[in-house]
Amino acid sequence: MFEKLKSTFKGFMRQLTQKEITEESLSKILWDLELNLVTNDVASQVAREISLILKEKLVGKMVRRLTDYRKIALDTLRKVIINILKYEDQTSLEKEILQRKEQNITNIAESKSWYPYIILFLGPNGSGKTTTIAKLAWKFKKKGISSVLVASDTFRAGAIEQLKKHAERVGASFISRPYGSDPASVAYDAINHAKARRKDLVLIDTAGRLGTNVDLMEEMKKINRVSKPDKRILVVDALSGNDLVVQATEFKNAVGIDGNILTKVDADVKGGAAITLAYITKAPILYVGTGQNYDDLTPFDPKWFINNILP
Ligand SMILES: Nc1nc2c(ncn2[C@@H]2O[C@H](COP(=O)(O)OP(=O)(O)OP(=O)(O)O)[C@@H](O)[C@H]2O)c(=O)[nH]1
Ligand SMILES: [Mg+2]
Repeated sequence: MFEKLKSTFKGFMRQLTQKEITEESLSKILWDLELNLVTNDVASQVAREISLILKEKLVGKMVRRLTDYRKIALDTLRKVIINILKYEDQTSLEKEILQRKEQNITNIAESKSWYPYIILFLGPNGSGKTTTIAKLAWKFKKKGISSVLVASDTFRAGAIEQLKKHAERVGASFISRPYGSDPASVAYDAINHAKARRKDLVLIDTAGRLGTNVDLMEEMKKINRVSKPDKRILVVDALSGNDLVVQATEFKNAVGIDGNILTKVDADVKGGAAITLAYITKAPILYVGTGQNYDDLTPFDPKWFINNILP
């Protein structure tokens, strides 16, 4: 995982410590760093920002010893990357869901309504939305939280059966309508079902789409309006390379994003996708997908990530 980003930073630190640094040689070193970051999926605007901040910190400082350079560079990198990755407490989703359940139990005791926690999943084709929903239902089931899996992908052949199978395997409820049904009304029905049956969590699966498909983006806005989710989670594939910036921007602008899940990091040797995703969406990465099994979903810890990529 992330080997290339790791070796990029390692190489950068080596260059810094082996040379007599002048302003000119520093520019060259930072330019190399910027290029290597971009090659490893860090969006160009982020790579630029990192390089500019490093330059500002290193130039003009009367740094006499190379070890000071090294320390300043590492501290700066750590700070810049943490700032990009950390928007809020990364464990807030789980807390909110557990708190909602507590609140609902109180509500019922006081003859008030039950309000399930609703999550809408969005993302491009094949990014891992459906699998991630099953993983989350499984994770929360183990914590005593019941889920309803909602087949609001009424578009792709096989999508409904795929989600149904997952629901059976992870022991979750399942709501669907025939193919071609309005995805927003499937979501609406599922939420009513969850209210009536006192289910804790409603996980709405949607068809993969791209921003260029105006009709499908309008449909997504409608699902969002009708379901009024507590969280809109963008699911993207760590291997999507340059497409990531465009995809994340389009979903953010059209619907809004409250959190991200980055999948397939088990197969990601580059590592820059997490930085790019958080930078573009300005929303936290909540989990990363680390494989195809139900247990392969790990809470994302910015400190763990940084310790993994910095020397
Ligand atoms: N290695 C690996 N594979 C994953 C991960 N998450 C999902 N996959 C695989 O990616 C493929 C696509 O996953 P789906 O969950 O069907 O993706 P989707 O976003 O629902 O796809 P559409 O509904 O067609 O848009 C499947 O083969 C999954 O097993 C992950 O974290 N790691
Ligand atoms: Mg799917």
